[in-house]
Amino acid sequence: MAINYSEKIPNNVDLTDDRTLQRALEHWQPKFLQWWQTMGPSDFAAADIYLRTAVGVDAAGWASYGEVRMPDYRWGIFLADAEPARTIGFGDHIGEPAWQQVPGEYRSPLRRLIVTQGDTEPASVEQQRLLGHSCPSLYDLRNLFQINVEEGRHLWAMVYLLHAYFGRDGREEAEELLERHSGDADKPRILGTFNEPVTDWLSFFMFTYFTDRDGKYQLKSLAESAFDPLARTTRFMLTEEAHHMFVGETGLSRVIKRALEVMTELGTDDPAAVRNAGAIDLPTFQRYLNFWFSSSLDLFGSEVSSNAASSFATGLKGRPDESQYDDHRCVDVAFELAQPGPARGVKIETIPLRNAMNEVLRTSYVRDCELGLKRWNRQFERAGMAQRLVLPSPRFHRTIGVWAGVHCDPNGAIIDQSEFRQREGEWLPTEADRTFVKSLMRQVIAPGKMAGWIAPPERGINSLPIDYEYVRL
Ligand code: BYC
Repeated sequence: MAINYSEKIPNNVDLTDDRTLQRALEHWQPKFLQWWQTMGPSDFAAADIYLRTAVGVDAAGWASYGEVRMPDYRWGIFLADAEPARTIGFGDHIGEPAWQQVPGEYRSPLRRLIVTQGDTEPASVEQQRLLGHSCPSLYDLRNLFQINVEEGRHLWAMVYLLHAYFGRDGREEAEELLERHSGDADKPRILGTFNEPVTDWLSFFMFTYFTDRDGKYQLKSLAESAFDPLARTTRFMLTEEAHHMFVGETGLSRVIKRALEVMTELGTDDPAAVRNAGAIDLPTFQRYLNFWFSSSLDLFGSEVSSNAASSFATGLKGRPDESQYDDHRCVDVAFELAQPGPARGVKIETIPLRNAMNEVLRTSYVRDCELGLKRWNRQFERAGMAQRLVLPSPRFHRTIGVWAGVHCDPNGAIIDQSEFRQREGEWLPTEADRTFVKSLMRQVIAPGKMAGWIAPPERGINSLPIDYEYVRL
């Protein structure tokens, strides 16, 4: 179904046919706009931004670009087309028709999943709200705002489900999504990473590479859900998510490119010399990478999880691309899990596969993260440099799961707390790193110009030149 933009809330779910739901959402809408004004991008409400807006939910639906002011962006409710006669693809209800309504017995865990997903969307907008003031170019500023408005729409996607399928509880949860705030001491966001500050663009690119990629894996597993409206809305969200990860991957690649140019010009890889020349040295880059990767690993939850087991068994949440597996029930299947053992060793424990679903997702995620590192390391190879970036061990710097609180080095070896404290500054961003990175963050807004710490992108947006005025201030 085409998206109807003539309505107050653009949608492809026939909102006009359900007056009660329409009224409830129209009641939430001003609260969302109020939140956007106070917690969304600071100070750019009057700028015309070259944004992409979905006009349909198929691939061609993304062809619409135009200048929009962010407060006028048409946030709406878009579900991917229904798959006729869709059946449940995994768990105990495999083969039964997918649910169009929420089964009473699964109401509470399903609501919890939708709320947790929904909470991350406004959280990320809050985390990024000040970045516009230090953008490295108009091209980057536009990408930031494109991501922000889409995260706003992802919030709408979850709020629609809460309003349409969870009655009064759902409406209350939708209000609370606007009341918790990233980093708020009293009412923080639900998941750890979404309370971490993202106040510089190196963190922003790491976040969009590593944390948005958790989004990809979580959305893919919700796209398999037996609850069809959730599956359909997350399928459409995934098309938006791809651009966010593109921004992260290319942003980081441009930071590396610039560092390599500086190293070649100076004929040295001395971090102090690279910093003096105004680029980001590779050890600092690696420390930021270690931080955001390890924090994003926590987003998959505990290695051993009864929540994950029951989400799979009941059909609420599958594995990404469930069709790639042969066994969709996973009953009486064992999973070997490495855990901290005695005398700084590792012990292997056998647990039911259903309880290890978070770890299954995390493992696929790590493999996906590695692809970016391979591409970035090719940049070093081509430049004739010996340095390489590495992903730290998934045991490193964890705060959730079996490795939480266990001190490990980036290779995954268990070490003393005192050794960890002593060497932490080699592995994770230090105050001095953050101060240095912040010192580079000066706003560049002349069309086509780039800050000195980042190379230009390879191409502009939608075949426009790089020096196009993507944001008219
Ligand atoms: N921080 O059995 P456990 C995205 C909690 S990103 C704090 O270990 P479970 C995006 C957990 O909530 C994708 N708390 O884990 C990216 C539970 O608390 P309750 C977001 C944590 O339940 C960029 C307790 O620990 N989507 O879209 O199997 C920009 C025990 O839970 C953390 C989703 O996450 C943590 N890191 O799995 C914008 C999908 N980890 O309930 C957007 C929906 C766990 O006992 N959520 N806990 O109070 C889920 O599928 C699951 O809730 C989780 C956790 C995978 C997050």
